[in-house]
Amino acid sequence: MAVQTAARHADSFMFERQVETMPRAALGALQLERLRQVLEHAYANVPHYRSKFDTACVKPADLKTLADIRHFPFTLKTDLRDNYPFNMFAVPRDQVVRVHASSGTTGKPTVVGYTKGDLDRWAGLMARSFACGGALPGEIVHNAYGYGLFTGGLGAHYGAERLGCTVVPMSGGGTERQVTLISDFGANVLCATPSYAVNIGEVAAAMGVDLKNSPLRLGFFGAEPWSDAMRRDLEARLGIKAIDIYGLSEILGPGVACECHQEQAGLHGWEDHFLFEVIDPKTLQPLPIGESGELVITTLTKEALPMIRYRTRDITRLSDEPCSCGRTHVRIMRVTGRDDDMLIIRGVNVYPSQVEAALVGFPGLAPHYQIVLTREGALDAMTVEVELVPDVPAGDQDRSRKARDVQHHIKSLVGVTCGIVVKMPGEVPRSQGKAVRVRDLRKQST
Ligand code: DLL
Repeated sequence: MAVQTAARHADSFMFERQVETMPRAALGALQLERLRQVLEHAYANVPHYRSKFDTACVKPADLKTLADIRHFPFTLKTDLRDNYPFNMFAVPRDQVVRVHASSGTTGKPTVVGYTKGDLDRWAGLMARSFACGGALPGEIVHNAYGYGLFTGGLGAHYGAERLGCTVVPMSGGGTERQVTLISDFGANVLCATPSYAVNIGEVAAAMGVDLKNSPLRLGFFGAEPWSDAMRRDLEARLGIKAIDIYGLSEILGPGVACECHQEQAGLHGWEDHFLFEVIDPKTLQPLPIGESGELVITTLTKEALPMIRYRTRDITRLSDEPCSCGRTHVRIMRVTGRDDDMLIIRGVNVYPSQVEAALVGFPGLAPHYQIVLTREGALDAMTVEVELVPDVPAGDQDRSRKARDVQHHIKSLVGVTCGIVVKMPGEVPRSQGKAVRVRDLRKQST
């Protein structure tokens, strides 16, 4: 009953209306005040920042306007690795009440830390993000983001609790059990990576569970790039509205930016806590609003781990077009991928998410794929492994025809010629968290 009453007010519900709809000038003044404080805090308490600022001959007091941020040095992932594990912390270790870390598959893990105040603000920002995407107090949130060192599980968990939801703390894996509990508990909101959400939907169908006609109505999907084609697939498959949510552990975790349910077009970046810039990754110069480049973020309120001009490697653009939801915070347009995910195939730049956009929704194909990279002489070659949906003709001729059709389609949409391998239903590996989209065999090829 409470949920139904709240649903009538869904369009007007905001978690922190005053700050979410703040006039731009007031928001800028707040950012400037907080930016000064965070620069002072970083310079005074983190030897790494002190020496970087000194080398660049800048002092926190040199910041007179927000645009002066361009004179301050960037922070890179390698800076966190070089200061492993705790040397980037700006508060004594005993004030750090929690750490998270990256998996560290490509070197030392990146360790991030939070004070009590940081955790409080994070839960608030996640609650704001959930409300922005249309979740309501009193709803049941099924959380299939991984719990542990990854920020997804605990980040979503405390945010949903803060909003006043009932949280089901599932973590990833055990997909049949996930389906059973979504259905038995009558979950309203699903949190998962988009690739894992597809997996859940597929397993539900195989179990004969119709989630489309269940109370499930909303999904918060992020932690990996995904396309609008995937959004359409998930919305149809699960009978939900699919909301894009963005974040990264170095800055906070999930809850840095989130789409509003009214427009689902660009993610409101929470500017009272973060300063967003987009730079040209080659010249490192800031780009005007609207131009595409690398997202750079400065935290404005983090105590344990202030990040000054953190280069995310994520490629996007900002939009300051007014939004019908009434929020004034800038929109971060869908992140197409990281600059280090970009493939160069015979001179053409390709992001895996562009291949995804071409494949998902293609007749007869399931939304599962992997890109295999090999070396042919001096050139990189790309083969895309795609999968047939069940119950379509799958003889040799059918598969070669499908391969030719998909190849043409990718060529016309993405501009590259690639090999296609058509696999049988279930043959492309399924995701339980962040999907592995690229298998790089170039070092093994001759
Ligand atoms: O993935 C935090 C998160 C958890 C975000 C749950 C959303 C939901 P990391 O493991 O540090 O943190 O990975 C961060 O993932 O730099 C992007 O490259 C990518 N990413 C995150 N959200 C999106 C998104 C979490 N909505 C890295 N679209 C980021 C595209 C995303 N890429």
